[in-house]
Amino acid sequence: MDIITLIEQKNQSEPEFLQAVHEVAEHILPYIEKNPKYKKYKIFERITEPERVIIFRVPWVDDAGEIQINRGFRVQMNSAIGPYKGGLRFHPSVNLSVLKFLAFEQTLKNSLTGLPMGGGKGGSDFDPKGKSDNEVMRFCQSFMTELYRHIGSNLDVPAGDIGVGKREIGFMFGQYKRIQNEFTGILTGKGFEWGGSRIRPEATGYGLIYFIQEIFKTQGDNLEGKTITVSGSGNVAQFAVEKSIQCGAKVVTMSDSNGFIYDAAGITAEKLAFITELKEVKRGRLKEYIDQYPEAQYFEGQKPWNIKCDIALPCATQNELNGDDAQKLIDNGCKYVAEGANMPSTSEAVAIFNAAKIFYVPGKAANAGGVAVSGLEMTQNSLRYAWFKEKVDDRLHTIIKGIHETCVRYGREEDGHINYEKGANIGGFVKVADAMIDQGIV
Ligand code: NDP
Ligand code: 2IT
Repeated sequence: MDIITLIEQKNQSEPEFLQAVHEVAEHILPYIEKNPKYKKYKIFERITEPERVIIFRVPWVDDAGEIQINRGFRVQMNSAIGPYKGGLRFHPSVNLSVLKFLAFEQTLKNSLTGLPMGGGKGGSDFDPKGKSDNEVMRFCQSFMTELYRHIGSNLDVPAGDIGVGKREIGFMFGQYKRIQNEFTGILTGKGFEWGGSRIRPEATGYGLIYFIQEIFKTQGDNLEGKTITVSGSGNVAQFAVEKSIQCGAKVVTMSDSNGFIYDAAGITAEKLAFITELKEVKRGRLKEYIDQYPEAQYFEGQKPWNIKCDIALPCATQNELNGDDAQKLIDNGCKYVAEGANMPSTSEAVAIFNAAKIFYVPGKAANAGGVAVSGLEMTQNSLRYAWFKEKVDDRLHTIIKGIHETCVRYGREEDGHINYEKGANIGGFVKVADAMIDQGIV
């Protein structure tokens, strides 16, 4: 039986995981054919099987005194090049398929950064929306009361993702410290006052724009005056918009799970500050933007991909941009799509981007800035030191340049077109695969 059929049979009820595997296999399997050592050591069969999956009960008591039960997960995918590393997602859609796809992507992404980090991902089907701070704290404490025994600064270092930001990281860190009686770097994305790195909150969004700048350099162009559509309004989206504005681009959309705003005049730094306050402090909905800025429009239940732009940055969630959306973007003249989110484009959308030979950068390359600065946070924690923001930002820049170079090296096609997806898949794979061969059959 061929590898893909075998993986499909083994993971029949995991569509997102299979989608991620298919997209990687498209480039890796031909590469393996040309490099038979990877076939002999069954590297593809092994990297698609998690080293370990932990599933656990998370009971907690809500403000009304009622007992609630959620499900917690940690997928420890691959530790060939370093401790497991990857975020925690709290969202009702979380299940094993979603976390396995994220952990699989994370393994290749972390390898691309050049830092010594393996791949992992975890989370829960807990929905932080509408919960009080006390409820979120009780949930986080219960979650960590089980997770603590499976993580460690040399074993597995989680971070944030959808629904997990500084507040949740703080509650989980506090509980870990209390149980283990130890102050150590077991999570990244911590507050600056207690071991967090400067630039970590900004890193994913900034890194996304730094990557676009690297592409523009190859074209002798820059971001000045370009129109950008962004989806999402969370951590990644906010800092992608901030950096875009700093670079002189015009961002015209942002979204949440209810709809999107279109501000034809452009979202300014002041308007972005309103959104950040709305999302992070008031925990409100994006449609409130038009109460403040009535010249903008709000489209309930819609996505921003029919708005004309030069660059599209999907920064919300997986499969938020389908084939029709991809076609609309291309018809409207969009030339660059860089994924702030993980796997936001469906397989059909990716095929359309590649056929049109636009610059399409998959999440594992475009959004790697976040985990890269997480890696730098681990380094600073090991040193018991904190670098200034200029130093972290400079290293982030260097890492993104390196990822771009890797994509170009492995992604150049015969006609000279750079297939960033191919470059990222092969570039991420090689280091992990070689490390696995060195370490024997484990
Ligand atoms: P946040 O929780 O801060 O924000 C998520 C945003 O996406 C919100 O605007 C949210 O809207 C929207 N969203 C979430 N789920 C859905 C959905 N099912 N449909 C439509 N919109 C949705 O998360 P982040 O910004 O941290 O993460 C966004 C993406 O970036 C994810 O794919 C994540 O895996 C990826 N990523 C994050 C990194 C990080 O450092 N944080 C690093 C690399 C990638 P609403 O408020 O309505 O739910
Ligand atoms: O998808 C991702 O790369 C993240 N959510 C960040 C992971 C991390 O460990 O910082």
